[in-house]
Amino acid sequence: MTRPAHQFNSIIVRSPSRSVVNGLRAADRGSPTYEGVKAEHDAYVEAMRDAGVKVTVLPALEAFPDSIFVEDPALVFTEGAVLLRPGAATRVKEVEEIAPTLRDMFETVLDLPQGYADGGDVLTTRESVMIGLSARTDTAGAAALQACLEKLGRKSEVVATPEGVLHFKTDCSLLDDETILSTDRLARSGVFGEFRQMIIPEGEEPAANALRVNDVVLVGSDFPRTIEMLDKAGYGVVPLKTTEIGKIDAGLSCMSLRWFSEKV
Ligand code: CIR
Repeated sequence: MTRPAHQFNSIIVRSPSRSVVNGLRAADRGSPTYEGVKAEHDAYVEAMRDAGVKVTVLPALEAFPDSIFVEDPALVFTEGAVLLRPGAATRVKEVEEIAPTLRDMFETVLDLPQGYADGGDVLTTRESVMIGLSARTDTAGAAALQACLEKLGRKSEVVATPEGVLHFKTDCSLLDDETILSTDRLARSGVFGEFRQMIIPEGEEPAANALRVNDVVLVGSDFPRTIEMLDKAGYGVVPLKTTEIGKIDAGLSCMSLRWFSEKV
């Protein structure tokens, strides 16, 4: 495959519901406000359009507080989509909600037959798809996902997520085909092998969930040292507010499904 893994022309997002204030979180740092999440989401959609992608906006789902985080119930690639089985009980049925859209947009849509896997645990690089085991993604789900990925012609590997970290991608993101942005705790586990690694400055760990889209890197605006590091390294940084979604353990990758469609 010659296309860079960060080249996208299509994304799907879902508007936040008012129930987003009840989103899942590991530790209570206060609830986000609906208005605050909505403003962060609106700015994200605008930044995505500026980055050159076509945005499909799905309607809010009041019954599912975390459904704004469309990255978790599915995976999408140029070659097809995979409907996952989220590891949090309150999120399982988000899959049925997104399935019709994916069936409309993709010729090939596979179902994860067993186990549990969240899209937040999946990092797609040019060479392979990394699947992090976590409290949301178990070994059965990871193995089933590897079989689905093989059907789509994608190589994959199963790796570990640091203890206590929600998702694999909570702690890392792809900056380009050779470079990963990672927390020190994840990088130290050695999972990134030959990649050039840029380590998040101590105290800014949530900044690791950044998002490279075409020529820009979206980064949480609460993390000035990470922004400076990426800027000095020559990346085109677009800071975006993530303060409210951060209260429910989310970052920038969580709010979209991204792929390069040959039909656009
Ligand atoms: C959850 O716990 O499922 C949500 N509150 C946050 C999901 C974040 N998603 C992601 O990292 N892909």
